[in-house]
Amino acid sequence: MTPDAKILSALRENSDGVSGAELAGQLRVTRAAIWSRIEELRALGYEIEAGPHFGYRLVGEPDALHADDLLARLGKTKTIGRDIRVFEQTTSTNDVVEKLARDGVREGVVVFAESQTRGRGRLGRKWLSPARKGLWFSILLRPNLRPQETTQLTVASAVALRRAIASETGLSVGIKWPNDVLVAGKKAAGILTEMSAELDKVRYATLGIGIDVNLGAADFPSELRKLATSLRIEAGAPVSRAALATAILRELDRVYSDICAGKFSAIADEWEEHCATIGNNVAVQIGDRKIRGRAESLDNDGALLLRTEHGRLEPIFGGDVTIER
Ligand code: BT5
Repeated sequence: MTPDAKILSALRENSDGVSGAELAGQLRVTRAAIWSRIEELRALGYEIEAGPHFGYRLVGEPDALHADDLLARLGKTKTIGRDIRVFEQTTSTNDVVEKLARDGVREGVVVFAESQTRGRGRLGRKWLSPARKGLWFSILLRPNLRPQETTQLTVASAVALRRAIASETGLSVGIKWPNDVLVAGKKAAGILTEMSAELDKVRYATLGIGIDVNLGAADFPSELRKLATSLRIEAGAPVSRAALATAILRELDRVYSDICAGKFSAIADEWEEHCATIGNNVAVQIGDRKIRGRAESLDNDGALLLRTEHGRLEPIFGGDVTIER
């Protein structure tokens, strides 16, 4: 943990205040050094009171993402989030992570951007990413998976997002195969898994996640308003992005270690339980091909098993699903 992260953790643990001497002891630095770190944190928007009786006290936090703060909130994880970087603006956080991957950075690094100028969805579609309104981030993974098994990562991420969003907001959250998280039947988050692979082995995967946290209705262009929503709109109150980000990274770390331990089937069961797709008649558009059938379950790779009109069971690895009623 960095010094700032340690100071923020200590301040959060001691809401009545913690003395400069105590902080200096914990961090093994001088009280003057603590004072200068506190000044830096104040400049970032942390409201820290100082007084002779209580020492330092955290009374307000900025609505900005700060890597040290996220690290402090997250604590120790196995893989995901042991390194966190926050950019004010990027083209796409997936681009940043891809560059880190090519530079040989180890897996688990998470890159957030307050806004993206070229946020993307699948097939080059645009992803709306207004400043400070959402969580736009990507994670570098180096899983020991075959290329066709990377759908497992998308499925597991949807499960992790569902768990964390439900527990942080109390909202009822659904999943639509393969990469949508739904609230009140509308899209509130999307996942974009990209990879670099050899024939039978994944070199690295970039897991990109976009969550509409505090967007208001006016932040969505009219064509998206019918399809998309934000957690704030549905919960009726703003949601702390830092708290939500931490809860998500913790759940992602859990499901990722399950996948690495070969325990995908338990995740698939949880996914099916919350999935709006399974059990319905659906149409899947794959390029210019459309397949209709009944979505029956997930297979071991995370593919959707579709019982087609001809009675065959067909595994679907990608595409756009619409539920037909
Ligand atoms: C996705 O694609 O749902 C994947 C979205 C992944 C975004 C993250 S943000 C961090 C990382 N960096 C990136 O550049 N991307 C990832 P897809 O299933 O293709 O859905 C795209 C469609 O969703 C668009 O064509 C719009 O209709 C709709 N859409 C665009 N922006 C949206 C938003 N903010 N919220 C809800 N729907 C949106």
